[in-house]
Amino acid sequence: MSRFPEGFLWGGAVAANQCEGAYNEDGKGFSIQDVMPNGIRGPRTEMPTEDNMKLIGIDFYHRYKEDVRLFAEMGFKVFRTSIAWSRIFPHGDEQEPNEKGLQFYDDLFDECHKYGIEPLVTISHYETPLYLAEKYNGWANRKMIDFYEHYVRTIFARYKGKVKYWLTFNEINSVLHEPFMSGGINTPKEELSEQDLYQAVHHELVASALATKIAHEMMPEAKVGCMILSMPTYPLSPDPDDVIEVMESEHKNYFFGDVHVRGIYPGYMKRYFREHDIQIHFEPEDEEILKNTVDFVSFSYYMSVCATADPEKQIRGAGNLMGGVPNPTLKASEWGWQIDAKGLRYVLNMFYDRYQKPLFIVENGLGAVDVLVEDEQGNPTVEDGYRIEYLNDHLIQLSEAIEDGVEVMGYTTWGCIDLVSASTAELKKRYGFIYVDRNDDGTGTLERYKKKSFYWYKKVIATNGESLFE
Ligand code: BGP
Repeated sequence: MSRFPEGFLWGGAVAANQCEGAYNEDGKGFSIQDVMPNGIRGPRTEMPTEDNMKLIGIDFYHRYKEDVRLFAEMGFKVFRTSIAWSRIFPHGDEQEPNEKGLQFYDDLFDECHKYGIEPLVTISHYETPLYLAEKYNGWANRKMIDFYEHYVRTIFARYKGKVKYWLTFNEINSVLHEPFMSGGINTPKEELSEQDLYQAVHHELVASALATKIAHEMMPEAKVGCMILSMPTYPLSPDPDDVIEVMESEHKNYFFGDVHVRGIYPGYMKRYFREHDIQIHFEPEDEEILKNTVDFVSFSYYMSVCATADPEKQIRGAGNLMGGVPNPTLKASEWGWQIDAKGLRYVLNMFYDRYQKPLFIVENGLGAVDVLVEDEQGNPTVEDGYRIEYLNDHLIQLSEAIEDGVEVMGYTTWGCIDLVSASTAELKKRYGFIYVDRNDDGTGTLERYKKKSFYWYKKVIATNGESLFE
């Protein structure tokens, strides 16, 4: 008997803004990413500039057929991508959608179905239309709920029957850390109070619940999930103060899952708001809307961190948008993200103990510098044993969690084809099974080459995970 359930959804994940390119084609408006040539590491620009790798991305917009064929060759059962909101509504507040934008995703989803690949679609993945950021201040403004509602009604009506799995917001908890990238909030981070941020969070939570309600009404077969940036936190020492520190820091992330799954604000958060003089403004209908809870919980997992109450030890290590105190027992990737395969088993158990909802790992992977070499036949390839080892270790821990009784729907590796990094806007931080010939100086043919991990993953899927244990 296989360790992974029958019908387990193996696949890979990307986001529109990190791979499509074609930033101004076929009526697309600018998204916030089009003015972020440095990711979150440096200043944004007034207008899109040529040094912004995302304007061309990996040209997925024009090459998706070749890419989906390669995903099919690996045996993908699911492909996670996002819809670029600014392709559908270039400014975000229009009434009429852009037909060419809608058509692109129709074609993409048809292409997936041609090979029996189920699309898993993120409705908003760090690509708020720039106009909504500049004119309305993004999710800081309650009006965003109306624009988002109109957008989701439009895409649900259009892709009903083609898309069964939906995610409302990518890494919804990241808005507290990266308000512009995650929430399209134009006000500089330093000028935002916690009051502003948690009010924006409230708007997103209401919008997410509303989208879930509408999806269930319009598409009875649809399954809607929330998507959380998971970063399990361990106490740096056994000191009870460190353990309480961990609990409080975890609460700030669990808050998002708790509202999505339970439909109410948890007591610990109400206490936090009280003690920090934060008053969340609820419209009369909000409480009812929040009761539209999700069908499953999805999350990204790259790393874990530590926390401590000791003011002398508050070192902040590198990490996926939030980071924490480095764990002295773990090694790190080239970008300083600490590698912790067992943390995946741990976080799966934590989520399942808490929610008893099916879980979906929708991002996991290793960003690394790859070197193109020639294989025995003289074809370009990458000997990415380090990536295979990372993924293999994580998948074994995933199987342990399944053994623990955790219900897992599927697993999509992040950046199944090389793409532009969200945090650093680099292409040299590669995650893919497929190498894309494009470099940060803008050179490269955009040709695709299969890495060693391509064949490894193909076998994993073909054996429903059994080859992991060879
Ligand atoms: C997550 C985002 C992705 C993705 C990934 C890897 O935070 O949801 O969009 O990019 O992290 O991060 P990076 O691209 O910064 O390496």
